[in-house]
This record gives sequence, structure tokens and C-alpha cells, in this order.
Amino acid sequence: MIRVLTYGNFDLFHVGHVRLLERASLLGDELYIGLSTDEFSFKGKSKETIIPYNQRYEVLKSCRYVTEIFPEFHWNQKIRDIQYYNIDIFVMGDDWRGKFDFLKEHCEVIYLSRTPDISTTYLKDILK
Ligand code: C2G
Repeated sequence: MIRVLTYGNFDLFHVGHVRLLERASLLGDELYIGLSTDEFSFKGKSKETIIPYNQRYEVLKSCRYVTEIFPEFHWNQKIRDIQYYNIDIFVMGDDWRGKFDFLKEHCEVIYLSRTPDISTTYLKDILK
């Protein structure tokens, strides 16, 4: 049973997220998500979430590619999460390329290409 793990806000869920999750899910049998809490997004990433955590959770849970979701509270929980959930492959979009190479001691690390021309920031700007 190959387990894949990724993290994110997945705020204003859009096709860039869907295509990342689809490709990540094809790398294994189960896909685990560390979903950023509203507080971590704001304090840790300086990104204010539009959709609150519990609704982002519900939307993500409805996605066919997702097996399990747990909260991402801070930057330093990834190694523990990889061990706790027996993760084989860690995946992020390539805007993060290199940033998580330190996890290579614990699991495979793969960066997937971002979907162009769509982002939560872009959607926020349109909505404004
Ligand atoms: N993504 C993508 N294409 C886009 C937009 C996003 O492939 N057009 C990917 C990102 O690269 C990321 C995932 O979708 O892998 C989630 O994106 P965000 O919700 O913006 O997550 P982020 O704020 O990058 O959080 O600890 C890691 C952080 O929590 C990552």
C-alpha cells in the first residue's frame, strides 16, 4: 500500500488543486492531505484564508482523489506526519521545488508542475 502525502490551504478549491491531487493520487494507493489551519495559513504563510478550515475540509473530503485529511498547524510537523502515517511519497507543486528536500531521508520527494494561469490569489483579486 503506497501512501502519498501533500499539504496546502486548498482555499477557493480550483482546477490547479484538482490536477495536483489527481497526479499525486496516481503515484500511490492512498493520498493523505495536511490541510493548513486558518491560523497557520495567516501566521505561517501570511495568507488569509477566505474559506474557513471546516469548509475547506468538507470540500477536500468530497474529492475522489483524497483518502485522509489532517490539520497542518505549523511548518515543523512533516517528519512526524510522514512517520505517523507511514508515508512513502511526499508531493508538492514545483513552486516549492527544493524546499522540502530535507524530507528525502524519510520518504521519496516529488515536485509536480503547477497548473498555469490559476491561483487562489488570482481568484481573490477577481472577487475583489
Ligand atoms: N498548485 C498547483 N497549481 C496551481 C496552484 C496550486 O499545482 N495553479 C499546487 C501548489 O503547488 C500546492 C497545492 O496546489 O502543492 C496547494 O496549493 P496551496 O493551497 O496554495 O498551498 P500552499 O499555500 O502552497 O501550502 O506546508 C506546505 C504548505 O502548506 C503549502
